[in-house]
Amino acid sequence: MSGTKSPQGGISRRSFLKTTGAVAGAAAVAGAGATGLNALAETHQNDLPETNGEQIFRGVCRPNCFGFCHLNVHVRDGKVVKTSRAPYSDESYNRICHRGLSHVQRIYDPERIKYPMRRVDGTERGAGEWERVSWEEAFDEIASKIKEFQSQYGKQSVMFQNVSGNQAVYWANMYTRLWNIIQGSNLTPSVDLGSLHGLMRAAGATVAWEANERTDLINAKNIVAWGANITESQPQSWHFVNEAMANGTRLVVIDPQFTQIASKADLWIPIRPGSDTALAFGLMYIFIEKDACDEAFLRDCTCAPFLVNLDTGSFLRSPEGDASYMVLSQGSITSLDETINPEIDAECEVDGVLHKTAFRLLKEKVQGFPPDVVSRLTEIPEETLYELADICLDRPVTHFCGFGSQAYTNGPDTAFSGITMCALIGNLGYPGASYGSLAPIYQSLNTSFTIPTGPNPTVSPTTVNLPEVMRTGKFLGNDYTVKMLYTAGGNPLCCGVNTNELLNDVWPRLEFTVVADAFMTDTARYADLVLPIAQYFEVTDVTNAGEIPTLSYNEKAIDPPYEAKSDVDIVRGLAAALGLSEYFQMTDDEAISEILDSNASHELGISLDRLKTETDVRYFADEPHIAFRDGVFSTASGRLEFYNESPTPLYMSDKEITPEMMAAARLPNFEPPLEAWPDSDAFKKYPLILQSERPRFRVHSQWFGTKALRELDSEPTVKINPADAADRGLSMGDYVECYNDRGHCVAKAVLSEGVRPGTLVYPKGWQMSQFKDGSWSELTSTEYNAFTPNSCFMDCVCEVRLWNEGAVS
Ligand SMILES: Nc1nc2c(c(=O)[nH]1)N[C@H]1C(S)=C(S)[C@@H](COP(=O)(O)OP(=O)(O)OC[C@H]3O[C@@H](n4cnc5c(=O)[nH]c(N)nc54)[C@H](O)[C@@H]3O)O[C@H]1N2
Ligand SMILES: Nc1nc2c(c(=O)[nH]1)N[C@H]1C(S)=C(S)[C@@H](COP(=O)(O)OP(=O)(O)OC[C@H]3O[C@@H](n4cnc5c(=O)[nH]c(N)nc54)[C@H](O)[C@@H]3O)O[C@H]1N2
Ligand code: SF4
Ligand SMILES: [Mo]
Repeated sequence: MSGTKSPQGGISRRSFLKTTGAVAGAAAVAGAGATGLNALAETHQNDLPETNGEQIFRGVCRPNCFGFCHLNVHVRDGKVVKTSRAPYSDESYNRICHRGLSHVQRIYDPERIKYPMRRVDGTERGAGEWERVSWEEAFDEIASKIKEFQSQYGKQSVMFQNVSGNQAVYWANMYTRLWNIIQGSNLTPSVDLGSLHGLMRAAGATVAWEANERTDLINAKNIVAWGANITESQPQSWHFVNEAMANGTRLVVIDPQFTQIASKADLWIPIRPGSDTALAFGLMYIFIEKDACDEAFLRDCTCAPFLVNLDTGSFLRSPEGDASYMVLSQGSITSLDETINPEIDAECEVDGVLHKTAFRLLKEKVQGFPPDVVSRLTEIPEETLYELADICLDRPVTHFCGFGSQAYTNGPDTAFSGITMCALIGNLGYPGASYGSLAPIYQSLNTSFTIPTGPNPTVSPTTVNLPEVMRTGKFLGNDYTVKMLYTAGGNPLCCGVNTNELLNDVWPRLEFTVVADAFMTDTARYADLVLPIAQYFEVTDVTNAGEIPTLSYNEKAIDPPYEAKSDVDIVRGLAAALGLSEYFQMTDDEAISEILDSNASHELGISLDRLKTETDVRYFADEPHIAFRDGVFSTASGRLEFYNESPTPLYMSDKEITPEMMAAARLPNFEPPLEAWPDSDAFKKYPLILQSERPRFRVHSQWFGTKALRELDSEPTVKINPADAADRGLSMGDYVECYNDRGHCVAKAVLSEGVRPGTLVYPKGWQMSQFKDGSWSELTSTEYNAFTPNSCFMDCVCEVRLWNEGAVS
């Protein structure tokens, strides 16, 4: 087996300890020295004399847990002493969690990076030997590398990467502005794209990841949670689910694991990993069998009546050249605009070519999924399929889709088939009736802010495609060399996939890596230059994402400690070193105002002044927001298109799309996942499916060093079904090694009946340095769906054995 050695010649844990020692320096800050909960209690005792004059600033917690809780940031003598819950305009969104409560320890964490640092010349990346440099040296070095690489290898050779560390508009748009001016590449993060693209394919998108607002959950008769561990991953939503349940709403959870939310459900349906699309097809089969389809919705709000040319796969269009869709009405072919009563289940010949309505094509495909077949694919008993179908028909139903089922190579089809299933019975577009993964992002910003010198012609790959680009030096058939990677707001060596591939194939080909972060993350450890950044409450910014459809103002509460700088000041410094200061003369307020300055914002009355006074402003006009209200969709036809004439990749990648793949993708399509399926070659060798769960005590890798949280959750664990453990002679508390061909990871075994036999579950987001050996992201793969280059975190197999410390394999 490979992957048991650290890449790049083995970096020992000890060498990391040396690193953090160097980083920590001589910190004497709030909470330092005390341990965990004691420390948190101390910082929350509020026992500093009131005479110090406490000031309270409005902060927004924004690590992309989708919560975006408003927090009071209590400041005394220029130091944050406490964070507490603050009110939203809509008080039902007032919330805080243990992470929000422990910010003080995060701000004054002794491990916080204090000044810019360069890897000592001649030492290996990751060896932990750093020298302090001044900001001027850092800016000059980055600027000279940018110039050198771009003149030698092309504009794309300097790449920027932001993942989801801080969901706010100002800092992110400032980096994008700089990178567009220099025409560098900007890596697209391959996360959460399966649900996004699956929904977009059918429903279009005005706002990414759209669904009915959470305050509408109360209107649902039934909530069906698909691959969503809401209690852990969405504290904002759980509260609304709970209220709905108290009001009589039934909760169904579809999840392979008996999760925390499954334990609260009225019905838990354990499903075989990677088979949700088959389940959606099975439900559609039963709806058709029961004659329960909503024909009016299909006829008026979907592409069901459109005639499809079976030779070309295209919709039949009006010969008038006005591109209107042709349908059958009372036996004759007519333009959709000229009839109110088109047939939805029909076929005819046009110029000798057979045409069928899109609905008939869907119906024919659904016939391949009778309950016995679906039961075999999903491992859900036939009676349960019928029970679930009845629940889905007991409308309105909110299908609360998480990100679990989309994280397989076949993941995008779960959302494409799921929303199609809802369209079949008209369960969309009204209170309580919804299907989606809600994490909307307000995108109607002023894009011209990011392109002051015109559009950036450089095309960029996605994360999962990057290793191939680096190995071949080509992207989309063209020469493509990347020499520098600048990461801000991401920790790809911890939260990415197949990190050994990254460290063996990507990092060695990068001549220069810069990481702007507050902590020595895995990615920072492997950098050549580390820049200390200011955290949330040390900057002014505006957030635009999350479950709450508002933009929120984040007031700066304190100056960045040590030599930390805000990202926007880093951008200004870099711009100066590059001779581009003329584009960065504006003040914070001027820049934020310009970013917000769009027609949509004007219509909604969104402005910086209003944000400053009201702290948050809604960006949906309706309240609660109903997605696809009245069956209106933002597709080309304005209808839900469960049939796509020419399926288009979300992002271009180097994966080939054959005509057969195109044909199959026109309608929702079930194919087993690449690895996590009994027939796969990988499965024959590694029979356990490795799944992640959202860590209650971190958001991804953030808060990894926060003492109070580490006291509650001190080391990496992996949950194993007792039967699987017994087969392998493993006991509770053993250190076990999970491994596959890509890598390995050592964690403490937790035996649990709640884990589906044949699977292992690990809370994600520990840094490499926190494992006894390996890390979870060594085991996952960069395989992806050709249409949707998403990371397939759940589509991963492995084996587990007792860890033999010291053994070299
Ligand atoms: N505390 C905390 N909260 C977070 C985060 C965090 O790191 N920590 N991360 C945030 C982010 S960025 C995201 S994207 C969200 C995601 O949060 P969720 O939407 O909850 O997604 P996951 O936790 O990835 O997976 C949810 C569930 O899917 C199940 N699952 C796995 N495979 C399948 C399958 O094939 N079918 C079905 N039906 N279920 C399956 C898993 O067992 C898991 O319980 O959480 C956000 N919230
Ligand atoms: N195994 C497995 N892995 C997964 C997933 C999974 O389900 N399973 N889920 C994936 C998903 S859905 C997501 S969204 C990704 C998230 O992946 P990442 O975004 O890479 O995860 P984070 O750990 O949040 O890393 C963000 C980093 O940004 C830094 N940061 C925070 N604020 C700022 C700032 O203002 N400026 C700068 N410069 N840096 C800042 C933080 O300190 C942190 O180190 O993880 C993915 N990884
Ligand atoms: S981590 Fe998420 S849920 Fe917790 S306080 Fe911050 S935004 Fe709210
Ligand atoms: Mo995510």
